[in-house]
Amino acid sequence: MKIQLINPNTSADMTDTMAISARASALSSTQIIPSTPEHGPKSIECAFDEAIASAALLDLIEQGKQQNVDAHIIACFGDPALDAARELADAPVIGIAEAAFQMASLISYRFGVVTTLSRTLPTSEHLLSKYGHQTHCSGVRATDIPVLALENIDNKAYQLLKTECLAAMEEDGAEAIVLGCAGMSNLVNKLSKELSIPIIDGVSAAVKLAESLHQLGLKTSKTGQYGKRISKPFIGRYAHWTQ
Ligand code: 5HY
Repeated sequence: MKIQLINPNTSADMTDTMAISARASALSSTQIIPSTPEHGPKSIECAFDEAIASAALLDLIEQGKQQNVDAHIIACFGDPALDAARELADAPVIGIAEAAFQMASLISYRFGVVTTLSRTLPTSEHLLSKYGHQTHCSGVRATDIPVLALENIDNKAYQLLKTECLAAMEEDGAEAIVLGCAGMSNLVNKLSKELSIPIIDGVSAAVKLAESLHQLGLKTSKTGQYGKRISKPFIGRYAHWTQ
């Protein structure tokens, strides 16, 4: 199968990192097609970044559709434009936050989330509540590591991340940890070994969910909420969306 792996920020280095993680967890028959927008913020860390990134992200979903991909992954922990992407796509569209929460809830009664900036805590909390995982989350913790600092994470930042994971376990009672950024996907193995607790990376979780849905022949329902978008004229730079 073909999985389009979309990094909605414009950091090509981050796309490369997540593509390595995705390929490591994918079946050998799965083709991972990494995709980075040409326009938009270098990292997504607030609602403004997310809103600007969303338009380019939807263009990439359309591109993936033209390439007949079997699933699209939105690899940013805020799951930006996930509902809109599902309206556009026929294949499944999986957000890495939702994928990670789903996986974590299958192997732990309470899981913690450890993310980047404190600024993004409400985003994770909102998603937990939207997806119905709030009661299974022991808490969301921030490291205050900027997303782009993860590209070449130094020891000081890594220790910060590890400290918050330990606090999630010891103070909050987390039985598993969800890493709250696509740029953390390459840290899963090291953290798992050092903390002896399940560590869930949303990129790998999304790949395995995409493969399962594909093997079961399940696609996005086109009835109701994720039905095709409403036809109308679009003007200016969005004229290509007219139908
Ligand atoms: C992400 N931002 O996964 C989110 C994480 C965050 O550019 N890729 C980004 O910190 O909110």
